Amino acid sequence: MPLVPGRELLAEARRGGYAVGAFNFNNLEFLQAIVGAAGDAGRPVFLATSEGAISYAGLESVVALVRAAAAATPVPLCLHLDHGKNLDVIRRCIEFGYTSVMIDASDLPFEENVAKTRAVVELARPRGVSVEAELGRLVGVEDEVSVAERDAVLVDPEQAGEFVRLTGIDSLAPAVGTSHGAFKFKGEPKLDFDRLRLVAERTGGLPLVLHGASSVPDEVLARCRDAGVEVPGARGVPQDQLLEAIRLGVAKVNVDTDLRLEFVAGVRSALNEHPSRFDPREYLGPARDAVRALVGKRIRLLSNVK
Ligand code: PH4
Ligand code: ZN
Repeated sequence: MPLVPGRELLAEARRGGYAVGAFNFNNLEFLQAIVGAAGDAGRPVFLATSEGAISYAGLESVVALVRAAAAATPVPLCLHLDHGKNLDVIRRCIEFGYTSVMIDASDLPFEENVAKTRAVVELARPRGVSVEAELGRLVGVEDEVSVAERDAVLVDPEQAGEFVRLTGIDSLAPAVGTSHGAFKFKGEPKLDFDRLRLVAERTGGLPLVLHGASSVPDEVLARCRDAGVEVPGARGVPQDQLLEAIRLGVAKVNVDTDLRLEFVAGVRSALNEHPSRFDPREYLGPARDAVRALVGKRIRLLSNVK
C-alpha cells in the first residue's frame, strides 16, 4: 500500500471513536516490529521518526525501508516526522516523501509558534503532507501545584482555538500533563482531562494528539528487572486514562518508551541466558518479536474504545 497522509488516518479514527498508534523507530528491528504488528492487527499506524532518529539512521535509509515495508503491508501506514524543530529537516522530509510532519515550536512565544507553524503548513499543503503542531510544555504536573503553575506550563484552551484558526494545522498536540520517557509522574498519574475537554471544544473536533503516552506496564517493568535493567520509579500513563483521552478527542497516541523498555529487556535477557551467543540475530530477533507483541496489544487497546 502507498503511504497515506496522516490526516486521512486521523479523520477515520475520529469517525470511529478510536485512536491510531504512533510508534517511533530508529532501526530496522523496531520498524519490522511495528509494521508486523500493524499487519497482524489489520490496523493503520504512524511510523514516527524524530530528528534524532533521522540523524542516527539517515533520511534516505529511513524512507527506503519504510517504502519497502509499506509495499509489503496490507494496512495503511503514515511516515511521520516527530518533534520537527529544524525547518531544513522538515523541508527534506516533505521532499523525500513523508506523509506527515510535526512542527514543534512549543518552546517559542505564542506568536512565533504560530508564524513557524504557518510556514510549515505552507510548505506541506501543496504536497498533500499533513501537519501536527504543539502547544504548552510536555511536563508532568503534580497534584499539589497551584493553578497558576499549572496554567504556566499546560495548554491554554482559548489559545488552542486561536492557534488552530491561525495556522490551518491538521492536528494539535496539547500539553495536558504527560511527559516523555519512563519517569512521567512522581505521585499518582493524572492527566488534566478538564483542560483536554476544553481544548477539544475550542478546536472544533480537530484530531488531538497525546504525546508521552507510554503506559510503562508492570509486566514490561518486571521483564526489565528480571533482565537486570535498572528503572526504579518508572511510571507511565495508565491505560484507562489513555482510553478516556481518546473519548475526549485524542486520535493519535504516541508511544516510544514502552518499545524501548521491552526491547532492552529482550536483548538483555537473550544475552544473559546465552552468554556465548554473539550473532546479533540471536539477541535482536527475540527482542524484536517481543516489541511486535507489545505493539500489537497496544494497537488493539487504542482501537477498541468503548
Ligand atoms: N515521542 C517520542 C519522542 C522520541 O528524540 P527522541 O527520538 O528520543 O524522541 O514524541 C513521544 O511522545 C513518546 O512518548 P513516550 O516517551 O511516553 O513513549
Ligand atoms: Zn512526543
